[in-house]
Amino acid sequence: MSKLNNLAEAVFQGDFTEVKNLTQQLVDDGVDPLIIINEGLIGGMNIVAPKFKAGEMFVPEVMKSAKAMHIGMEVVKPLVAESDIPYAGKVVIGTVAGDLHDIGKNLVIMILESGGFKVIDLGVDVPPEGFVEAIKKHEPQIVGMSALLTTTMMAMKDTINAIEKAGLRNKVKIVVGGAPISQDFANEIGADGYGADAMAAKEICSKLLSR
Ligand code: B1M
Repeated sequence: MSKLNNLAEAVFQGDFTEVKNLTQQLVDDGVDPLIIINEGLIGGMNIVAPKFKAGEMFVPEVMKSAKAMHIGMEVVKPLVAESDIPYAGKVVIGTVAGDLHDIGKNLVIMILESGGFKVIDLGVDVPPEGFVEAIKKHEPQIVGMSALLTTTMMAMKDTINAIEKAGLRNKVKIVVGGAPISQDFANEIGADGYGADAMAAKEICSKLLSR
C-alpha cells in the first residue's frame, strides 16, 4: 500500500498521530501538497462518506475522521496558496437566531469540507444581519442555515427576507436543514435546497453549483 493510501486509511480510522506523521512524511518526500490533500486526506473522508450514508459509521466516528483530516490539513495548508486549493465552492453556514444547537451543523461542515468545499462557520444564534454581512464579506455561492427548534425555524424565513432586502438573494443559493426542517418547509420559505442529513447537504450543495 502506498503512503497516500495509508494516509487515507488513517483518516478513515481517525488515527490522529498516524495522520500527522504520514502527512509530514509525504511532505518530506516532496509529494505535491494538493495530492496529499486530495488523495490522502479527502481520500480518507471519501471512504467515510458512503459508510456514514449506509449507516455503517456513526456520528462520533465521522467526527473523529473529520478531526483527523483537519490535523493533516494543518500540516499541509501552509504549503499551499489558498488560491491554489481547488475548492468545490464556498459555503457560509450558521445556526439561526435564537438557536444554540451546533452538533449537526458541525457535522455538515465536516462533510462539506471533506467534499472539497471551503466553509465559513458563523457559529450559533446568528441573526439575519449576520448572514447578510457574511455574504458581503465572503461572497459565498451557498448560504447554509441550521435550526433544531420549532421555535427558531421561522428565523430561516427572516434571514431569507433580510438577504432579499439587502439585494443579495440572486447572488447565493440557500440550503436549510435540521431536525424539524423538511423539504416542504424549505419550499415554503423559498430556500433553494434542503438536506435531511450531512451527506444530503453535501449532495444538494454540489447539485446547486452544477446548475
Ligand atoms: Co436541545 N432540543 N434544547 N439541546 N437538543 C432538542 C432539539 C429537542 C428535540 C429535545 C427534546 O425535547 N426531545 C428539543 C426541541 C423541541 C422542539 O423544538 N420541537 C430541544 C430543546 C427544547 C432544547 C432547549 C429549549 C431545552 C431547554 O433549555 N429547555 C434548549 C434550547 C437552547 C437554544 O438553542 N436556545 C436546548 C439546549 C440543548 C443543549 C445546549 C443542551 C444541547 C445542544 C448542544 C450543542 O448543539 N452544542 C441540546 C441537544 C444536544 C439536543 C438533542 C438531544 C440532540 C441534538 C443533536 O445534536 N442531534 C435534541 C434531541 C434529539 O435530537 N434527540 C435536542 C445530533 C445531530 C447530529 O443531529 O442536529 O439533527 P441534528 O443534525 C443532523 C440533521 O438535522 C442535518 O444533518 C445533521 C447530521 O446528519 N442538519 C442539516 C442539521 N443542520 C443542517 C443544515 C443543513 C443540512 C442538514 O444545511 C445547511
